[in-house]
Formats: sequence, C-alpha cells, structure tokens
Amino acid sequence: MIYTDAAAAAAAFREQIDQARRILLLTHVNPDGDAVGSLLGAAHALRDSGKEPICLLASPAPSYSLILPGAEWLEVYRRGDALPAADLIWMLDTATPDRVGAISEEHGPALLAGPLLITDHHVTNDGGGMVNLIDPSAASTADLLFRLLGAMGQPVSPAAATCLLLGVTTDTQSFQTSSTTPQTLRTSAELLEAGADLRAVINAVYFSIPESTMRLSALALSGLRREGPLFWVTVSQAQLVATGATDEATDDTVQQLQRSAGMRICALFRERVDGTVKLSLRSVPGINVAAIAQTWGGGGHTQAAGATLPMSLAEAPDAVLPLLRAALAKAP
Ligand SMILES: [Mn+2]
Repeated sequence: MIYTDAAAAAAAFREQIDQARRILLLTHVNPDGDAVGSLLGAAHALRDSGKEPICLLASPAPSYSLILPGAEWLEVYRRGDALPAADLIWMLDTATPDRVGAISEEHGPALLAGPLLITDHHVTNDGGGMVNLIDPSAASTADLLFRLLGAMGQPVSPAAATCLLLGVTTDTQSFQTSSTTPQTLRTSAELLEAGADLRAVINAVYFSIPESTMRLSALALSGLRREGPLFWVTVSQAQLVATGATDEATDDTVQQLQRSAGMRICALFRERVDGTVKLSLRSVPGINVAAIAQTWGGGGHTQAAGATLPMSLAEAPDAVLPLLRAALAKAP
C-alpha cells in the first residue's frame, strides 16, 4: 500500500510496528542530516514505545550529526557482515532499496523478504515496501516522519525532536531551498515546542567548520577567477596537504562561490591523489550543469553536479570552461 498522507498511513504503520519487537532501521549510503536525523528520530520513538530498534548505516554518519542524542546507537555495516535479525525493516529517506549501499548489494533479497516499511520524500521512490508513506512535497523525511508519529499517537521526546529538527534544517539548507513551505515551518515550530535543542543543531551544522577547511577555502578563493557570470577556482593536492584539509572541505568553498553576487555558473576543480580532477559545478535555475557533467560520465542534479576528469589540474579548466561558456550563451 502506498500512502502520500501521514494521517492516512498512521494505522497501517501502527499495526506493523505493534506486531514487531526488533526493528531494523536503514537509510541511504553516504547519509546526510535528514537520513541520520530521521533514523535516530524513529529509533527514539520506537524505544520510547518499548521496541528494540537497530540503527544500521551503510557508511559513516556526517560528523555534525554525531552530536545527536542516540548517535551512539549508530552502527556502520562492513562488507561480509550478517544482516541483523529483525521482525520488521523500516527504510527512511531512501529512494530505492539499492541505495542502501553494500547492505543492499549483499542482502538485497533479505531486505524485501519480510515486512518492510518505507517513509520517504523522493519523487523517484516507487514504494516497494509493504506499507509506504511517500510524500514528494515534504521538504524532508524528518518532517514527514514527525507528522506520521503524531498521527500514530506516538509522543515525540525532546531527544527525538532534536534529531528530527536536524533533518528538517539540513535538507532545506536552513529553510533556503524551494521545497521549504509553510508546513516545513509549522513542523519546525512543533519540534521546538516538543523540546528540540535548536542551539545544539545550529552549532553543529553551521558553526563547526574545521580550521583546516577555513584555511583551504581562503587559499582556494584567493585564486578566484571570473568571467562575468562564470566563477571558478582550482584546488591542488599541495593546497590540501598544506592546510591539512579533507576532500570534503571543498564543499565549503563551493558554497562560498554559490553565494557570489552575479554568479550563474561556478566550477571547482580539485586535484585528486591519483592525478585526476574532481569537478564540481553549480548553477542558477535555467542552466543544466548535470548535462555538462555527463560529458565525463558524471551527473547529479540540474543545479548541482559533478564528474571525475581524466586529466591534470593544469588541463582541466581549458577542457571544461568552453562548455560552461556555451551553456551561458544559450541560457535564457
Ligand atoms: Mn531527505
């Protein structure tokens, strides 16, 4: 059964959860704040109703999510591990079962063999569970899950509310995405009323940039290049080594580029250890950078895409910039 409305889905979710004791909670590989926040929010609610949730991740949680109450319950799957025994599986924020990474590669049939609950907001989710709540209009799975728990009559503790608030705020980039609606803000208000620790979430997500990341962004942005609406920077291995920054540090640099006045396309070229280049592209609506990333077998979203370029950092801008100029020339 596929529901799009939390209130309509509540009885079917309640029935499956009531019949189960051990419940395996899963989410997508490379989990983001919404994935971890939803997983832990569900885990708190299940424990509060006397169940035994098991939180299994296909890859480690982002560091900012480790401040969440219950983060110590998160287990990371290693290839070859057995699938934990459970009466019920609940998959959250995961568009398709194969997004559960190595867990689905190694235990795919087992995931679908028993009762499976799905709660998600991805438009591409085809609802392969026994009971599915899929609402693409929800700005985050955490938002949808909060409304489901409410409709199930399940109290949401302050700890659960903090986990869900982290999901709501990260998936909307702090209420900046076009998916943000009055409902998003109503849910956020109710999470605060339920005792969510907004200060802890904000500190962890927005005020915890490592010093190495700050230094790398400063180095990279000091070499900023611009041609009208086109902005780009390069990041060398030498710069990464000199600052001690991790590869993910360049996400922060890209965000800075995106915020530039007058920017319509920006690119970041990061030299990888093997001598190839990781390309990250961002654009404003109307310019599809996913199509450009596909030139090198990459992809992503229309406004945020990436690819691995089989060339040196010195060669990469000359290979990519002509395509970006062409995209700008034909953009409305
Ligand atoms: Mn999400």
